[in-house]
Amino acid sequence: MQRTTGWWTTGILCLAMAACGVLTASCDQGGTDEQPAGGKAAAGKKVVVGFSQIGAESAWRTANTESIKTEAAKRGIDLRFADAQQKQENQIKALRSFIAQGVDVIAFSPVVETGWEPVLREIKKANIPVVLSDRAVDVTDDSLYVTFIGSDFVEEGRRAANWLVKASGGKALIAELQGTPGSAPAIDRKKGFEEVIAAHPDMKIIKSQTGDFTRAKGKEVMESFLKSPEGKQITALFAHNDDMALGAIQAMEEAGVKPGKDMLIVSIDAVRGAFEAMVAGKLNCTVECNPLIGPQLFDAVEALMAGKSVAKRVVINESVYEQAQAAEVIKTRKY
Ligand code: GYE
Repeated sequence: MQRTTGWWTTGILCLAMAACGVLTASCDQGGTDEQPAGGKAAAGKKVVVGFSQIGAESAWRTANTESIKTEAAKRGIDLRFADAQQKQENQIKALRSFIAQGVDVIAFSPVVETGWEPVLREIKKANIPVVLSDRAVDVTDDSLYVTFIGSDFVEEGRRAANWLVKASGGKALIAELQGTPGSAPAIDRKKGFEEVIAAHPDMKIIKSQTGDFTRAKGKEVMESFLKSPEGKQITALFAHNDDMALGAIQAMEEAGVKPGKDMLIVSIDAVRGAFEAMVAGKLNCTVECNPLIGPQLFDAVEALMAGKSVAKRVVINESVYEQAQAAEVIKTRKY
């Protein structure tokens, strides 16, 4: 899908043309308050990008941050990076500070889906294009951002469930460790997973709680699941990310439950730690979610600065990995 047209497109075009020193009369004609100031990234000057990252809650996030910083450095982009420590209010503050700094492009990975409209409108008023990285926002007006680059989280949830259907023969009492409440990956992965198991009457989620995408919380919540009256009935674990699964594995071992044997475990991300756990026979499957999106992010930024249109949605291609492949794949794993 292509971006919608209108002042926003014109604004970006003008911005880019100004950057090349070719701001034309036609661009100037609409020169009301709604038009970009132009000249922000004048020829020879570095492109300035403000990036608000969620935090450092998981191995996925660390790899994502690394990818963004490395790619910016490689392309000579002036990256203003802010870590929000998993708080939306910190992200909103960072976005406002990017407006004040007059950056050329704002990119961010929204911790939750809702509550962004006011700040996005402020950014639009300042004529700064917005690139959503990794997670989506829930807004009624989709002209508030230019493009969303990230995975199909619903499909990841479906893939995890499809694997479990196959591995369990369609019979499982499942514990679920959810990601951050209100975040796109937690909402969508749950949705995709439930959609698939709904067709299997002998598959049921009997425990479900958030572990906030962290290893420590995953461990803590799994401990409470195991101690609960239903604890002994659980036959499978679906964790919305690998870090929580790795924490849960520790909790199982401490409780005398054999992870990957007494309980089937499927999680999402496919980070190195998940491959190590698969090699050790403790995790059964991981669904890939690729964090190395720096190159695609800055491709979009550079296209915008050159006045080119960018796709409204860029989906990342991903795979599913089982125990049998782990020893081979781990050799080439980059994160
Ligand atoms: O799966 C999880 C991280 O938004 C896709 O966030 C990302 C998720 C990822 O904390 O590990």
